[in-house]
Amino acid sequence: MDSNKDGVLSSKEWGNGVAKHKDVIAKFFGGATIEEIGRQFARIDADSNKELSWDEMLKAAGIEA
Ligand SMILES: [Ca+2]
Ligand SMILES: [Ca+2]
Repeated sequence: MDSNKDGVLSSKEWGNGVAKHKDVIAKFFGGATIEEIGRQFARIDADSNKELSWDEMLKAAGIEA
């Protein structure tokens, strides 16, 4: 999902990932439709810097880093 390999997911990378891995992402983060899953971005982005770090994703998935 991290296309530019900078260690964080931009909203664009997230969107591409959701389109490709909808089922896996829905399992970890919830949401039934692409739109709903896409909206998880704002919830996962705890510090609201418009990028998802690995830490933020683990916490949102209920796995403490
Ligand atoms: Ca990236
Ligand atoms: Ca963030």
